[in-house]
Amino acid sequence: MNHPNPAISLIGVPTDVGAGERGARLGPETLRIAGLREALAARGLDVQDCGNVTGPDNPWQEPVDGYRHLAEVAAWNRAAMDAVYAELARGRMPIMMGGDHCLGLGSITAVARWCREQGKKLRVVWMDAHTDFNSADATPSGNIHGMPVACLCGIGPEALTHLSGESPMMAPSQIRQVGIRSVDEGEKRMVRDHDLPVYDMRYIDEVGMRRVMEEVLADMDEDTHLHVSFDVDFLDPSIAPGVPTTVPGGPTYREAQLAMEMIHDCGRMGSLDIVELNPIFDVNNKTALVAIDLVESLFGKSTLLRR
Ligand code: 6HN
Ligand code: MN
Ligand code: MN
Ligand code: MN
Repeated sequence: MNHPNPAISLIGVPTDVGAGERGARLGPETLRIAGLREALAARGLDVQDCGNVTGPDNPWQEPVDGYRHLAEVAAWNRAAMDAVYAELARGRMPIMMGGDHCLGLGSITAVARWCREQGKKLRVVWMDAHTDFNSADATPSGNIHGMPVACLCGIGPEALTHLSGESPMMAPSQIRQVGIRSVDEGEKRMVRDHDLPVYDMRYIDEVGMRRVMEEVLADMDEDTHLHVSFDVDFLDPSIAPGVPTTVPGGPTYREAQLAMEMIHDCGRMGSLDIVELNPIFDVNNKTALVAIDLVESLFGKSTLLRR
């Protein structure tokens, strides 16, 4: 979908079963109150709020065999997958409002299936402080929001790797991770062994966000569908405290804006996740407001009129 004015569907997925703290279940309502729909509509876009999908309560239990809440995570991801797929099939661009980042699995499973059916190439830009590439052996927490990228690549429990029946949904070479600054010890080995393309904060410091995004967005043609998975903890905690897993040393406001503006300018974005927003950790909703500000840039808001 490379439409300059896509019709957008907002999909709320109010759960925190994949996280180590509760509160991301309030993310969709927080984004609504902060005005996400209105901000996009003000850009002249057709925006429909599909409401929330439903799923099981957070049982708030300890991990079992390396996974916390596996059955509940699978149920929420099936619901997210079905809702995202339905909006793609209607010819609309889904924006999934999480929820914790375990939901990237359901969202991207739907997008990958859609791409296969349409003969499109999938590219994923994963904006995050974390690689989310853990396995049951590598995870220090059992929290499945630290595992969705591995599951998409076919590494993980069958209940998650085979959400749509097929697996793997993508290869590591189809993803580009930006903003990374926290990778667990066992996870580092996984990232290296699978050659996961990671643009970490050290590389951003060394070459600058402009060159990083040029590399991240290279080699896409008109048959490429770009999915952006925006974990709000990508941002430096000084501008985005409203997440449970803040990591110091993230992109500044301007670095994040430039990344979003360059994604818009590439013209390939066909789907988006906004995840990990947790208003319990926020200050006066400022994280929701900065997230919306950045999403507006993803949809073409810029300081000046550009040709
Ligand atoms: N997220 N690597 C840590 C873990 O518990 O696996 C943190 C994961 C955070 C996940 O923010 O989406
Ligand atoms: Mn994440
Ligand atoms: Mn993260
Ligand atoms: Mn987080």
